Amino acid sequence: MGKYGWSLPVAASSYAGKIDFGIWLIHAAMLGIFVLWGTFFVYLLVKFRARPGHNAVREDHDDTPARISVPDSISKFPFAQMLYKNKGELKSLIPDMVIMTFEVALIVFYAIPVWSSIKASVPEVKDPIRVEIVSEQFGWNIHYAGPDGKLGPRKMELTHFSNPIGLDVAHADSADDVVMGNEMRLPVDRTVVIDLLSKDVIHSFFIPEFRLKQDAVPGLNIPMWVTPTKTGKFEITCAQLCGFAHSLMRGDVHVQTQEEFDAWYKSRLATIPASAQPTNPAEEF
Ligand SMILES: [Cu+2]
Repeated sequence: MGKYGWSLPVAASSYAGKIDFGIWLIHAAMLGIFVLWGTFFVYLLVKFRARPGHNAVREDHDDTPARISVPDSISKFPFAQMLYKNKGELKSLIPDMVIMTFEVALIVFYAIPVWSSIKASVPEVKDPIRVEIVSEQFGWNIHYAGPDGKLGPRKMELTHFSNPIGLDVAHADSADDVVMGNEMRLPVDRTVVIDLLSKDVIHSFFIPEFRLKQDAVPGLNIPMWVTPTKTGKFEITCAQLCGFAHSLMRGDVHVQTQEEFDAWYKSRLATIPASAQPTNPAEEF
């Protein structure tokens, strides 16, 4: 199983730890509940096992009259009456109530704040890397804004196998733009702000080590962000079955030091004006 064994993949982004803590917490709670219920069931099986001299007695709750008299002041309220009448049965709901309260608290006080901090807004950072990812059947086109921070405009009519995102290379903002196919490079500890798009069907951009997964939906420009915290090579994959060659949507993200990233970017810029040329031959078909 290599890198993706029984446990979670290595955590390589600033928010991966928060996601992992939630996953561990819910699993620990489920394990605790499993042990408690399992023990209780075994206890019941032993205590109430069939044996001579012990007969089962049927108790029909629907016909059982209320054993506790309801005080006059409360009897006016039908709900209170019901509570009194079913006092014995309600007690058995206590464990369920405790677990439900825990789960609701987990959602309200942990899951929603963490999720909204990751998904609802892009953090204000001074000098983010700006990238646009245009997904298609079957590949990721990664469009870097370059040092000017401005993404060159795209025009549908310019779209071609040699220019898969239709980048308008004549525009000034495109001068320092680089487009890569299925290969992404990022400097470590620097936030990348991404616009995720799709040219055709729904794809899902997924980097397990970053705990980053986002559907790409045709017609929508979906913002996402990540701050890689570990250098290394990690896998990009499409987490949405998107067609017959879905498996071709596998790429790599190389997280490098700022110097390595700058050197790589410079080498890519040297290939301009062919900047809209994808580097991956998979684009050819
Ligand atoms: Cu896909």
